[in-house]
Amino acid sequence: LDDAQKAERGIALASSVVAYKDLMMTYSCAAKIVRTKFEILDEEFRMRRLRNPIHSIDTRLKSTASIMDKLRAKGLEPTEENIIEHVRDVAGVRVVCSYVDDIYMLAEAVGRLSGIEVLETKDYISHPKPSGYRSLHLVLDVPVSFSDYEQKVKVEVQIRTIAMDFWASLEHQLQYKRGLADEDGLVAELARCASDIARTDESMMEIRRRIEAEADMDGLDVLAEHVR
Ligand code: 0O2
Repeated sequence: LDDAQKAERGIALASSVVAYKDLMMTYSCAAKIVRTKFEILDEEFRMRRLRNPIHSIDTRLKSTASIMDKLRAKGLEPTEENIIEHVRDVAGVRVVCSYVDDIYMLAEAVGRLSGIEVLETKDYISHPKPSGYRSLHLVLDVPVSFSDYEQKVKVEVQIRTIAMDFWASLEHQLQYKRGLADEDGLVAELARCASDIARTDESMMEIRRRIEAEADMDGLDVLAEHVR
């Protein structure tokens, strides 16, 4: 390469680095917006029902290596267009809830918010993965406003209970990315743990509902006393 060609390549590389950083900044802003939307829903629910449906929220940007792996697995070139079109989880928001019914309530509520469009829903709670993985995944299209333009950005939201999150975090370290052969029955054992956890989640929700129903009855008694 002569000097002029080297300079030309250098400029092309530098401008693609700037464009990539700009794209990641956009994803980071979109994740922040989605986080805030869920925080507001949590606040509203706490006021109206005296209970927080959300235990915690985490946001993350997919690493460059992971983005490249995903594009390679799909047989796609590492271009900005392909990232935007084919990698739907560059911006990720994980919402950890107390109870299973909170998950569906929040998914419905976020889908009703103006400006937000739900592009895709994957229900791994009613249809768990063979691994035992449970979670509700949404891909949202979110408008992000900057000083001189607005852009729609995709954000993947994973909504799960504390119990589902506990299992997924440990299974992620132990097995998910390793893809162990099930020689010792460990993969089956992990799936069994996931089923146990799902049963416990159901029981906890049922207990909460019964306590709430009793509290409602007490409230009605107090009201009836007042009216008398
Ligand atoms: P990481 O390291 O968590 O980021 P698509 O995104 O539609 O092209 P994909 O990737 O199969 O296809 O999407 P899917 O099935 O909705 O799952 C994506 C994410 O769900 C994964 O992200 C994990 O975070 C989580 N997940 C899915 N299956 C399992 C599982 O069996 N165990 C655990 N622990 N997590 C799971 P990444 O990018 O694969 O990994």
